[in-house]
Amino acid sequence: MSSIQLIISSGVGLTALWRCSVVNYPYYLHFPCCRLLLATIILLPTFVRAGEDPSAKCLGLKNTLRLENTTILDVAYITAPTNVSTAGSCQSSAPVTAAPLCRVYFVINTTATSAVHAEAWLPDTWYGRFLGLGNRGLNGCIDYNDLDYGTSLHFAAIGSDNGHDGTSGSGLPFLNHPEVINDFAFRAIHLEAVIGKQIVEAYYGTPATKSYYLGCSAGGRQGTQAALKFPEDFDGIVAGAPATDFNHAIGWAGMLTQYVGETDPDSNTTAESSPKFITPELWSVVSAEILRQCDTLDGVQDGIITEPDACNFRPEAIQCTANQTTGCLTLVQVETVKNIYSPLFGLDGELIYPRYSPGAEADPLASLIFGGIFFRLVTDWERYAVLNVTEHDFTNFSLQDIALLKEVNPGGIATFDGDLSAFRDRGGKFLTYHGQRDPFIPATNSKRVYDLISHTLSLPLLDDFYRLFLIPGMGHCGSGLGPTSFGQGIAPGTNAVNDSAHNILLALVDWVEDCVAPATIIGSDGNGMERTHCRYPMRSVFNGTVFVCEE
Ligand SMILES: *[C@@H]1O[C@H](CO)[C@@H](O)[C@H](O)[C@H]1NC(C)=O
Ligand SMILES: *[C@@H]1O[C@H](CO)[C@@H](O)[C@H](O)[C@H]1NC(C)=O
Ligand SMILES: *[C@@H]1O[C@H](CO)[C@@H](O)[C@H](O)[C@H]1NC(C)=O
Ligand SMILES: *[C@@H]1O[C@H](CO)[C@@H](O)[C@H](O)[C@H]1NC(C)=O
Ligand SMILES: *[C@@H]1O[C@H](CO)[C@@H](O)[C@H](O)[C@H]1NC(C)=O
Ligand SMILES: *[C@@H]1O[C@H](CO)[C@@H](O)[C@H](O)[C@H]1NC(C)=O
Ligand SMILES: *[C@@H]1O[C@H](CO)[C@@H](O)[C@H](O)[C@H]1NC(C)=O
Ligand SMILES: *[C@@H]1O[C@H](CO)[C@@H](O)[C@H](O)[C@H]1NC(C)=O
Ligand SMILES: [Ca+2]
Repeated sequence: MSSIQLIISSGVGLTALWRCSVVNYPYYLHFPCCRLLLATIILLPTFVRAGEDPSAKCLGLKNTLRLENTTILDVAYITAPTNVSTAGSCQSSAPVTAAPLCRVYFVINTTATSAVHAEAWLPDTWYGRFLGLGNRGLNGCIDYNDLDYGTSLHFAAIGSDNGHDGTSGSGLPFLNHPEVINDFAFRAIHLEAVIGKQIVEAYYGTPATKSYYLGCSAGGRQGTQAALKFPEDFDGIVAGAPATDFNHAIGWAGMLTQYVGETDPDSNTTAESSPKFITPELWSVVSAEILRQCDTLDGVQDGIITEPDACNFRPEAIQCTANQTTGCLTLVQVETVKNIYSPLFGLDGELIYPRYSPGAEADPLASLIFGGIFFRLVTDWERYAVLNVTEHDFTNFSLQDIALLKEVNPGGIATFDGDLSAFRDRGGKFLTYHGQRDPFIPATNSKRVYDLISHTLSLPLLDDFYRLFLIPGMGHCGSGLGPTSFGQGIAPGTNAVNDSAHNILLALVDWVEDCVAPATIIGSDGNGMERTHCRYPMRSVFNGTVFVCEE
């Protein structure tokens, strides 16, 4: 690293110090996020020490690493960008763009009846940062795309299979294996941090200066759980579209399927025969009507409903009449649609889950819930983790099922707790984002979590340690309509720009290390279009030219 860059870095540090003490005062006294100039200097790129052969050092790990309950299964030094074969059954190959790097595959025995398989990718050009990665759905898949993404930004990255292998029928390993559920619910990510940091230190000869986490969906929940349960594990967390209030999210998805007339995933009858069912053609009619009623609420007719919570969609507008009997909703179907776009209340009248986001039904993945087959995630979780059976008839899935899901709460997976004080008090920074067109988890649930934390900590705004960005048009974790890529991971969108204004992971780094919190995050669509995304509770408002954020 040249001395010129050192001076530039120090300058950034000075700016950060100034911002920290001026802008964030008076919280500065309580929650100093600046690590002063020291951090900036330490975070210059670190290489495997001069004079050492990184290849030999890497391969040596197979015999030299001694970690609690851990067996090193394979070690490889990758010299050039390439595609490598992968462990586990989820994907057959993975790109490696940040080569040269050292790849370590290992297994941690978490108990006598459970184990977590994981990989650490350790790039030669390392910026001193550790990155833990999350998972999706109920799966047991090492996220190789995110390993590649993290290392391409020069993190030492680690991803695990979350305690079991595979995507299809991914709930089955839970059956009568409470420790596998514990790995899934909280332990795998904790051990990623504990064991991963030890591997990093052993390889580079120095501990990581800062530790980060990146995940979406189930991975967003895992990141939230980490902040609640193991606040020391990560200095900064990016938790996208988190599946928080997990049992209720599962139960609500079951109810949505029930609304459209599904009886049972394994029965021979299909929902299509139910009078409640809405065909894909009819969904197009519903979507078009939702846009007709709500697209321009934000001032721009672009197919994007900036704030679905402001859309009071009335399906009666497309109810069949004596004159129109096709391409319209029957009375029963109007009820179906009204149920879907209404919040779900429980047996005692308590809110179970927010309503489906109007507009999200147009996402291709919405058919997993409305397509006529019970969402596998729902049935797998209830059968294998809650009821402990292989067979169950879901015909009369109801609020009673949801009450049971909540009561059993396998592995303490609920993740619906507003007390993030321990994470805040140790200086942790939390960034979360949610697509306003998410077909699985409504962004409204992330607002609800924000409000829960706000109430619990008696803080009107959480800006000092927790920021939620709402992404109009975005689906689940990525894609959707408009500029929805902002460095949230390679899989959802590859067009993230390498700077912290456009990249939520790099924005987190700035916040943790330089005390510069992201006021906005700019999304890109890969074709030159951008949009400034706002943090809750600010609103995204069209000013006649562009969308800006307003109180
Ligand atoms: C992990 O468990 C396996 C299977 O029970 C066992 O063979 C292995 O020795 C254990 N490894 C460690 C490091 O405890
Ligand atoms: C990896 O595989 C992808 C897909 O087959 C291909 O497009 C890419 O060029 C490969 N990369 C390298 C470095 O071989
Ligand atoms: C190692 O395994 C033992 C017994 O299962 C457990 O108590 C301990 O916490 C484990 N350590 C780690 C780092 O996982
Ligand atoms: C971003 O790109 C610049 C070169 O344009 C590079 O020096 C820097 O290391 C990159 N940042 C990251 C985090 O990869
Ligand atoms: C239905 O059609 C009849 C005959 O064409 C017409 O008189 C009536 O106004 C129509 N009703 C509506 C609600 O469009
Ligand atoms: C299923 O097993 C778990 C323990 O793994 C237990 O807590 C739960 O109550 C069981 N479910 C039922 C319906 O008995
Ligand atoms: C579902 O409810 C109906 C009506 O109450 C009842 O006839 C049927 O037996 C129930 N099915 C199951 C599997 O519980
Ligand atoms: C809208 O906001 C942009 C960006 O802040 C600004 O450049 C522009 O002047 C504003 N337009 C109006 C009409 O206020
Ligand atoms: Ca619009």
